[in-house]
Amino acid sequence: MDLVGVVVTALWVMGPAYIPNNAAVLAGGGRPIDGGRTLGGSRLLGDGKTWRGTAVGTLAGTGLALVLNALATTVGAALGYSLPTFPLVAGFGLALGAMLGDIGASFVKRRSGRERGAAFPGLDQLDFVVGALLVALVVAPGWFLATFTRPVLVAIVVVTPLLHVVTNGIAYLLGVKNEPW
Ligand code: CTP
Ligand code: K
Ligand code: MG
Repeated sequence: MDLVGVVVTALWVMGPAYIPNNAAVLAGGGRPIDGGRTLGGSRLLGDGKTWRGTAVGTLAGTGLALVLNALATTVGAALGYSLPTFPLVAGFGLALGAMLGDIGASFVKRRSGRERGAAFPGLDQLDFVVGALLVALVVAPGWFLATFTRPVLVAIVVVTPLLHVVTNGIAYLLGVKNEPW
């Protein structure tokens, strides 16, 4: 596959992991997952990780996987690439894993004294990628190994931070996100 094909495949296969965090921003609010609990004087996770945001984000990512499944043949033919489809458990795993990676990052941020909303360059851009890939590997190992070839993984690690910076910057300018990261 050529470079464009690798990048298109990377974006396609990570779609169900890209959408959850953005959906959570729009759906956020309500009860925080940590219920206000603290650890060592800082919140366990903070008010930015809510049950509603996590549930809506996971559903949105899983839903996108189903939409991509319906479009794979048509879009693939139009672009001239064979685009992967998502077993339900794989789409769900990518979406839930993205949310869990983001939650894990908040746990780390609170432990290092960063308040809700503080930036943690590097972690902010890749936490959900690591979470999504790990959970997908666990719940759908055969699919994962067939789909995430080494070039696709490299493209994901290079392209995701760029995409993250751009989409969060746009969300900030639109006023739906409090910080541009
Ligand atoms: N959000 C949510 N539940 C999640 C993730 C995000 O409700 N599991 C919502 C919250 O309203 C959150 C917003 O999306 O404030 C932005 O997400 P994010 O930038 O990840 O959270 P922060 O508020 O910056 O908190 P943190 O410092 O813990 O990342
Ligand atoms: K985050
Ligand atoms: Mg934030």
